[in-house]
Amino acid sequence: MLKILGRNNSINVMKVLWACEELGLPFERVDVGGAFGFKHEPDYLKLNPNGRVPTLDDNGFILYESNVIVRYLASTYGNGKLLPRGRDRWVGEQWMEWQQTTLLAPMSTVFWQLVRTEPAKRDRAAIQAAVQTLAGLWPFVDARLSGRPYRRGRVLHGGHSPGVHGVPLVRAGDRAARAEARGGVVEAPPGARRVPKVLVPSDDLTRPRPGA
Ligand SMILES: N[C@@H](CCC(=O)N[C@@H](CS)C(=O)NCC(=O)O)C(=O)O
Repeated sequence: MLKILGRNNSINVMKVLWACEELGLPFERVDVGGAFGFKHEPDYLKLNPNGRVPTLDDNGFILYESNVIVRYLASTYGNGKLLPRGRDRWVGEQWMEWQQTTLLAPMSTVFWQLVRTEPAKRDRAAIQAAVQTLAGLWPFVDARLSGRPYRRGRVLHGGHSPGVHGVPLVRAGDRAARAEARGGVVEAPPGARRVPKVLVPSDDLTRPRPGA
């Protein structure tokens, strides 16, 4: 069985869990990273020397980098699901890369500041700068999704990472986060809603929760 190593309140882990759900793949998951640390999985750093999550163990085949894991799962087990043919595929790849290389940094700032940092310790200037950057970026996603049936699932290949990235904020229950990251919240398509157990409950993202 597939084994996914990584705490379930990491967006990069969620992305992989979500892909498994979409593909109907059974998996087991082990809490590693974040507040769980790596000590209780002493071999983890041998598998992934970056000390980052997630890592996939597919019967001894070890892979890290969440986007690559998603691609691997889709291309190995998807029978065409999540991996469109021809140019559509490359447009999907483009959005995945864009999320990692362009969107991730300002989104992480907003997420960490508004969701994981208590109000008194927040860096308002950093939040403002990130929100300003994001205000210029999220309209690209809006334009791409506008008029497309992404709620029926197509967003997962056409730009699933922005969708996943929106999930922690949508579910954060933090009005400020939602308001300030407005435009950063892409409504989660049905695939994400089907995995409530692997996503962190909306009321508290500050503490890791053991078990999936
Ligand atoms: N490019 C990597 C980034 C992985 C990453 O930075 N993961 C974060 C969680 S989202 C992490 O491992 N943080 C340290 C920790 O959880 O201990 C990927 O996409 O898998």
